[in-house]
Amino acid sequence: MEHPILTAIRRASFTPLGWLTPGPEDKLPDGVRFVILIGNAGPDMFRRFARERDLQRDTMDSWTRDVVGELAASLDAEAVYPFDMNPPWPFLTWARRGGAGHVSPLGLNIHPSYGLWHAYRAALLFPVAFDLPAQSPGPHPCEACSAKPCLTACPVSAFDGTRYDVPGCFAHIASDAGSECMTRGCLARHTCPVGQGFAYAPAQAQFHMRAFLKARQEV
Ligand code: B12
Repeated sequence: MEHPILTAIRRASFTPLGWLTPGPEDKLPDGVRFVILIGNAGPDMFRRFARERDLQRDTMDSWTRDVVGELAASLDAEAVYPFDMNPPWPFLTWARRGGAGHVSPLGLNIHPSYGLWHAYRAALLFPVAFDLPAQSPGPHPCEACSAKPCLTACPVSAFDGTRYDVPGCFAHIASDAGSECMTRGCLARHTCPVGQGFAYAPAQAQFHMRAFLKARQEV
C-alpha cells in the first residue's frame, strides 16, 4: 500500500518525484527533517491547472503557490519552489540525492521512467522524517545511449554536453525559424528515447515555451 503522504500528493494532481533527508549544505531552515520533491510527470497536473486558470493570462507559478500552499498546509509542511530565485534552491541536486534521476547531457535531470519529461513544482519540507523506502534511479540511461541524439537535434546546436548556449536558444525560438520549438517544445528534449510516452501534449508544450520566452524577454 502506498504511503498516505504520497497518496495525498497524487490526489492533488502532483507526482512525488523523490525524497531525502537534508544536510547543512542545503541551507534549509532549522528543524527541516525531510524533503519530498513534487512535480509533474504525465498529464494530470497540467489538466488541473488548465481547469482552474486561464492559459492565455495566468502563470503556472502563481497557481502553484496557491495550490501547493494549500496542500502543504494540509500536510503540516512548508513549501519552497523552483522559481524562488534569490538564490535558486538546488532542485536538481536534491532530486539526484532523492533517487529521482541522473544528470543528462542537456543538464536537465533524466528520470528512469519519465525521461526528460518531468519538472519540479515544489519541495515539501517536513519537521519529521517519514518511513519511505529509499529510491534508486537505476543505471544511468545516457551511458548506454551511444547515439546521444539529444546533442545533435537542436537546430542551433545549443548543447554540446558541457554547456547550454542560452542566448543562441532564445534568439532562435524568438525568430520565425524557431516555430517548431515553440509549438512542440524543445527538440533536443523530444529526441531522447527515454520516457517518450510522457512527452508533453501540444497545449502544455506551447504553454511552457511561451512562458519561457516571455520570462526571458522580461529580464
Ligand atoms: C536558471 C534556470 C534556467 C536557465 C538557465 C539554465 C542553464 N544555464 O542551464 C534558463 C532560463 C535558460 C533555463 C532553461 C530551461 N530550463 Co531551467 N531552470 C533554471 C532554474 C530556475 C535554476 C537552475 C540553477 O541555476 N540552479 C542552481 C544550482 C545550484 O542548482 P543544481 O540543482 O545544482 O542544478 C544545476 C546542476 O544540475 C547543473 N549541471 C550538473 N551537471 C550538468 C551537466 C551539464 C551538461 C549542464 C549543462 C548542467 C549541469 O545544472 C543545473 C543548473 O541548471 C531551475 C530550477 C531550480 N531551482 O533548480 C530550472 C530547471 C533546471 N529548468 C528546467 C527546465 C525544464 C528548463 C527548460 C527545458 C525549459 C523549457 N524550455 O521548457 C529549459 C532548457 C534547460 C536546459 N537544457 O538546461 C527544470 C528541469 C527539470 C528536469 N527534468 O531536470 C528545472 C529544474 C525547473 C523545474 N521547474 O523543474 N533554465
